[in-house]
Amino acid sequence: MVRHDILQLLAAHPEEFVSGERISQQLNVTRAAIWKQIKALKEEGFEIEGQTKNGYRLLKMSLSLNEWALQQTLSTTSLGRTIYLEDELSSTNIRAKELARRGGVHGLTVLARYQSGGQGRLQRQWESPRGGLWMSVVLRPDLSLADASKLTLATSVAIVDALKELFQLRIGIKWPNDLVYNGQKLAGILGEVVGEWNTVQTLILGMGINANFPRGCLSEPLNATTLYEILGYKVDLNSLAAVILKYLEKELISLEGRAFERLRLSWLERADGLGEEVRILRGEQVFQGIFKGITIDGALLLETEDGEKSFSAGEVQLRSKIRKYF
Ligand code: BT5
Repeated sequence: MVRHDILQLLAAHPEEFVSGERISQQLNVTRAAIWKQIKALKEEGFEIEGQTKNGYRLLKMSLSLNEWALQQTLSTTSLGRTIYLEDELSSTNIRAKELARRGGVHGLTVLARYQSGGQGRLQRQWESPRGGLWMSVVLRPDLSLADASKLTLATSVAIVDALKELFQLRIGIKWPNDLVYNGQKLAGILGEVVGEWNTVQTLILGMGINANFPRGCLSEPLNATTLYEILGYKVDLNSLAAVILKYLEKELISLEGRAFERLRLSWLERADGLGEEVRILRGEQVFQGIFKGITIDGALLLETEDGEKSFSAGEVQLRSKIRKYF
């Protein structure tokens, strides 16, 4: 793609001007075509200075999603090595499922700058304005279906670690897999199995992170926050995606090595509300007790007056007695 070739050339000479003539010769494109591509890059958020006499120089990379920039920052072996980036999609999970059914490789990553029909769990909606990180990864891991749910636990851990590395933020995990900051939801995860797990073991891991937009872009009743709200500045979405994929790959390798207990402990270290008195809602039923931890499969362990009970995600909701956000 010419646009990426131009970027490549400019990025190879940071702070220096590269003449239009040189770009034109090296890439075999007209000066008019270069001008058009530079204009498009500026619109994408790249800061490029153009001088009639000297040519062009790259001053700042774009903070918004860009395939070339993401590839530059990736440090993984398989995750994100094939990227589908669209400006707008109904849902990256839906697109990832389609691509997986058509033979999409392990690690294939779908991203959209905006989702018109973002999905949460259990048919819930996920609001996905521009500026967020909406990303789904196709995985064909060496794991049995029974162990698939552990991948959503692993994804929570990976996102927490990425936000810590990049912004020194301490994000908590609210069981089963909400990522919260000061009690407000910053990110969510949607794991889905594709087709017959027994024949093609394929899973889609969707991640939604409220990043570069103010809280006001989300509807009023949501108890949500965004990185922009927390940090006060916009972050580089390409590095954010790359670092999350780095940690996710690390967790995946460890899971494939059957380090299940290690994952359980990593999850617990990052969990919110442990040891607190909580309520579990299952339809009309309410269970009360102390949130003791999780099982190896991620089921919540509740110490009640009638002994210990376990609850798996999907069928129940967790509420805190002392924190209003739970
Ligand atoms: C989730 O569901 O938290 C999973 C969200 C996964 C979204 C990603 S984005 C990329 C990929 N493509 C998709 O289509 N989906 C994935 P759940 O635990 O069911 O939470 C959904 C609930 O969170 C909603 O019912 C709202 O109450 C709330 N919510 C919706 N949008 C939100 C947002 N942007 N930030 C915080 N809370 C939100």
